[in-house]
This record gives sequence, structure tokens and C-alpha cells, in this order.
Amino acid sequence: MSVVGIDFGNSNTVVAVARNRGIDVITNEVSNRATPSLVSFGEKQRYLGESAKTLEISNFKNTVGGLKRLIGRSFEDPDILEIEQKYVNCKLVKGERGDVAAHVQFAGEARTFSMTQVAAMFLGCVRDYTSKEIKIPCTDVVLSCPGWFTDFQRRALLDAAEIAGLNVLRIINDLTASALGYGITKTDLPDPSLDSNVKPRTVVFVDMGNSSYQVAVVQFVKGKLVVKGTAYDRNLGGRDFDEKIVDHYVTEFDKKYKMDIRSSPKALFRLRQGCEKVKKILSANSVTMLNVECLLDDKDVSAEVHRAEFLEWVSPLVGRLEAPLREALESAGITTREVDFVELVGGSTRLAAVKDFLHEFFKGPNGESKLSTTLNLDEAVSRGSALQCAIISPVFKVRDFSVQDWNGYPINLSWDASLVPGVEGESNMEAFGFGNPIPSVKALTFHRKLPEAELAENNGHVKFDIEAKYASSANRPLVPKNWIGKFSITGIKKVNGDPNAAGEGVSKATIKVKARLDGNNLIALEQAQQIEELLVPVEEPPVAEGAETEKPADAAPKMKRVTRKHDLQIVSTTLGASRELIKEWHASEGEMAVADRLVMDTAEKKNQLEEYVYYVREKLEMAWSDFIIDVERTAFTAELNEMEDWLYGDGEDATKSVFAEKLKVLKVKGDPVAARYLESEERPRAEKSFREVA
Ligand code: ATP
Ligand code: K
Ligand code: MG
Repeated sequence: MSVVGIDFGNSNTVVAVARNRGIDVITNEVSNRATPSLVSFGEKQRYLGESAKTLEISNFKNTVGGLKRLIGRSFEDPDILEIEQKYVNCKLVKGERGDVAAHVQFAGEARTFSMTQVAAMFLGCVRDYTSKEIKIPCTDVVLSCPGWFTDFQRRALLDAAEIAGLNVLRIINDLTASALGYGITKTDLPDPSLDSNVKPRTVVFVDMGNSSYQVAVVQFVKGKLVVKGTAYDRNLGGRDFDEKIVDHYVTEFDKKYKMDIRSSPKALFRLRQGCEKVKKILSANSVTMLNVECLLDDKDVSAEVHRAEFLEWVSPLVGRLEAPLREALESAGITTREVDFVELVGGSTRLAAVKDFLHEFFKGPNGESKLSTTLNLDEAVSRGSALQCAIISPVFKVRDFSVQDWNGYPINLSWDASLVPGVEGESNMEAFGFGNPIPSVKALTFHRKLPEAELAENNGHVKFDIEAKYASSANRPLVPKNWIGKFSITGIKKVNGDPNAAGEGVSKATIKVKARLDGNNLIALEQAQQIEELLVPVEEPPVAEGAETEKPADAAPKMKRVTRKHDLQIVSTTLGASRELIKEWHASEGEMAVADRLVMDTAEKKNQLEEYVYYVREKLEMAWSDFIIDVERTAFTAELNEMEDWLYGDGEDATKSVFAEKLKVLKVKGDPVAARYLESEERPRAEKSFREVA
């Protein structure tokens, strides 16, 4: 069993693994500690992660990014076309489940893939390089996601992981993962077992990555963390800072070079890349150059960019940092004065503008800074996720650390009021409110009318449907109709002899059910039972013979109440993809992976043949020339030339086995020459060492 944490970022994905020594961030096939979250659809195969990055410009419209932003989103969400499409080079379309899908050219065909599928492709590549590194199959993982992810987004992540063959032990919120990594390594946390009045340590975690800004107020005591409040600006991240520079230079370069950069998506993209570089340099320098070669119509562009002007352009963005901080603190009931430390996470907290703002906002009465950087800001999320995986996994021993998260999206349950006895006909209740701890379980009781006609129609068994919905359309990604799930409780029947069940002309059933807000921040209804209260005769102790009985012979038997339960079934319908669809996607992913491997193996074989042709031809002219008779050499060289022509002609699309066969034939001729040459090389050397020994 693997113990792996995955920070699936919008620009970069980072993987950490738990080993006996501790937590390590692992490197991918090109030795990078972060892998671009990209999938590129080629003419023959898919390219994933690093290899997709190299095709981002040449295979522009078929390289899909924004996986994290787009998975589990409703296509109707205005964010998709108004914001996300701007940053994604492929065409976004509506998927078959109303979700977002990518429309691309793949292997000569127009194809549409749901973002769940595209994310699965990418996670498959993450799985592969992780398996290679840890030398066992990467299966069990903890996956992080932003705290603002909805039920739909979380379930889509679970679906994508399942398609990729990963078993997600937990989806953990980005900041909660960072907080766990922080807490578990601190040996000086307040310990209530030593002093019951001790104040917990309060730390504000701020994560700004490529695409969003997240704030969490967290309190720590020894062995435990409690998230007290969170808030987000889901559309504020590093990419928005890049865009401010882009906006400026689109205008500037139009004036200076007469070019309409927005008319060319590719030029715009390349300008954006240049601007991101500039932004990063300005985090440490006060001035730098923006250079893009052949931006448009073969014209190079360049400009000197000063940090001061950059700060001016991004000031509206910096202005948006405050509201989520206030909101999170307010939810937590904490003042800035009570905050002990502020921990920064995510690449964009390197921005001087962000750091300066946070310093000012939290600084102590004498101007002292509360900013602290005990965490590695690029790796904290993945490390915390790996720790969470280690805590859950039975194969790993790690100090237990309890994590209590915080619910930001209130969830209501609703049902058909006409089925419930009572004058008001209540039809909904709040199951998990704002700030409700996660995980959490609530026991609920419902009464359901049992109309005789309905019972008769359904073989004596009826069902009761409960729907889960988000309470309001608060500030979160669009979830159509706020709907997140339906739970059908089945097998409800009439119990004869239950006095409670006798209503006004219609009997009723008492149903108990548990509502759980689980560690993934997903709601489930479970353990439904029908409670029957029966009146049964009390068994009288046998009366001794000859004793006087006062009871008249015709008295009613004494009755007592007993409670009996029977289990009911729950059929859940959620926003996750159906089992059939997951199966279909899993199978299709498997086929594509096999096809990719074949293409790669074929290319490798072709490459080997090509290299052999060049190698032998050169050797025949030089080193090997004395070890083959002239006529044979001429013939062999001619054959090699022919092979080269074939490789670039008819052989272009030959199969793996054809390349292998041709290589074998050449080697039958080449190997003996090589052997004769080697032998002659080794003879004098052997003689020399023989002489030395003698
Ligand atoms: P998200 O958390 O939004 O999903 P992510 O996890 O992929 O995104 P990170 O890897 O934390 O994001 O950070 C990437 C962002 O940080 C990019 O926007 C990048 O431009 C920015 N960044 C990286 N280094 C610097 C720097 N030195 N100065 C400013 N910004 C930087
Ligand atoms: K990341
Ligand atoms: Mg991130």
C-alpha cells in the first residue's frame, strides 16, 4: 500500500510520499519536483505532464490545461466562458452530464473528453512516475483540493482518481493539509493536559497559487487542530497578476509596433508566458526586461518593466486580499490581535505585494511581523496530504493528530411534506450549517404517513425520498438547482400493533437515519432503520396452585411497550458519474494507455534502427573499414542508405515488429564486423597486461 499525498495544482502538481525517514517530495521523469498539470492530444498519442508542456505552443489548441479549475464544474457557470476559457487554449464545450468538456483533435479525429476524463489521464501519469519512484504500485493516496470545492467538484475528483486506478483515502482541503503538516512537526504546541486554561495557538494559513486565494484560521493544541473559519476568492491567483501585465503590454505594443496581439491566441499566450517570467523576477528585483521573440508577424518585442509600475497595475488585485481575511477571522470569532502567526503557502505568496499586504494587515502593536515561513510554500500541501495518508493508512505508524475541518457551504435536507404527518407539513431542515465541524454525524428522525392505497400498490413496502441541497446560492461555483443528492429510503412497511403508527385515519412509520458529513466534505445518509413500538402482552408468572386469584377470568391481559427495529435500505443518487459511465471511462482510459504505449514503443524501436544505421555507416568508413572486405562494405553501406530512405519514406508508419525485424537483419551483418574489430582492439591490450603481469 502506498502512502502518497498529491497536491493537484492548477499549474503544477506536487507529490509527496511517506517513508520511514519522513515525508519526501518525489521527482518526475525529468527530475522536477513539480509536474505541469497538462494533457496534450497528439496526432498519434497523448502527452502527459512534462511532455505536454513542451507541446503547449506547437500543439496549441489540443493541449488542455485548467484541469483543476474545470473538473466538476457546470458548463452553465458563467465563470467557465467568462473567466476560464481565457486561460485555456482548447475549446471548452458542454459535456454529456452538463459538465465541462474539452474539444480537441486527437489521432486524426475530433474528440470531446469530459474534464473528469482529462484529469484522469493526467492523474494516470502522476500515478506512473510515483510508482516508479516508490517502487511499488501507487494506489492509496490522499488528494488535496481547495476548500471552496463543491460536492460536484469533489465527486468528480474521486471519479477521475478511480478511472486512473487510484484509491483516494481522503480528499483534504489544501489549507487543512498545510495546517496538518505544520501542527504535526511542532513540539511546542499548548498542551491542555498540563494546563486546562491554556490558550490554543492561532495560526492563519494563506495559500495563493496560480488560480485562487484561500484563507483559513486554525487553532492548535497538542495532537489536534481545529479549523475555525475559512474564506476564499476563488478567482484570484498568480495568473491574474500575469494578466495585468499582459493587459498593459497588449496596448503598449499595439502603439509601439502596430500589432493586434489579441487577434492571435497563440501570440497572446506567448506574451502571457513572458509576463509571468517578468512577474517572478520582479519578486526579487526592481526592474527587468520583457522579451518575446517573433511575437507576431515575425516581430520581436521588448520592454523594460519596473516593479513600481507593476505594483500600480496590480493594486486592484491586492485590494481584494483583505475581504477574505476579514471574513475568515469573523467566522472564527478571532481578531487580528489574537493571531499568533501567519503561514504563507503557494507560489504567489512570493509576490512582494502580497507579502507586504499581509504583513501590514497582521502586524503587532509595535509593528512586529507575524509572517512566518516554517512551511515550504511549494510543497506544504503535498506533504500535509502525505501525512494525512500516513495517519489513515494501516501500514504506516505516525503520531496521531486529530483534524477537525469546517463546513463553508450549509446543507439542507428536504422531502415531500404531504407524506409527513403534522399540521405544518415541514418540508426541510438544515442538516449541516455554516461552520459545522467536519467530520460530523447527526441522528435524524422522520415520520412518514403510510396511506393504505400506496401500501397496497407497492406490495406493502413504500419509500421515503430525502434530497440534499446547498442552502443558498452563496459565493461558490454554480451547482444547478443547488442539488447535491437524493437518498431513497426503501422497505418501509406497516407494523400492525404499533399504537404510535395509528394516525388520523392513516398510520405512520418512524424512521431513524444518520446523516454524515464525511472527511471528504461529502454528505451521506446511512444506517436507516424503522422503529416499531409495539404493545405486547406481559407474560404473567404462573400462579401457584390453590392460591387465590383476584383477577377476574375475563380481564384484559397486561400489555407492555417494546421497541423493535428493522433495517431499511438507502439508494443514493449523487453528482458523481454513474457506475456505468465510470466503467466505460475506465475501459476507454485503459485502451488509450495501451495505444500510447504501443506508439511510444514503436517510436523507440524506430529510433534504435535509425541510430544503428548511422552508427554502422560511420563505423564502416572509419574504425571498422579494415575488418570487412571492400565488396561487402560497399554492399552493406548501400543497404544502410536504402534503409535510411525507407525510414523516411514508406517506413515512416511501419509497426513496432517491422522495425525490430529490420534491426535484427542489419545486426546479423554488422555484429560479426564489430566483433572482429573489438577482438583486434582487445588483443594488444591483453598482450600488454600479460607482459605487465609477467
Ligand atoms: P492553485 O493552487 O491555484 O491550483 P498551483 O498549486 O499550481 O495553483 P503554485 O504551484 O502554488 O500554484 O504556484 C504557482 C503560481 O505561483 C504561478 O502563478 C506562478 O506564476 C507563481 N509564482 C511562482 N514563483 C513566483 C515568484 N517568484 N514570484 C511571483 N509569483 C510566482
Ligand atoms: K502546487
Ligand atoms: Mg496550490
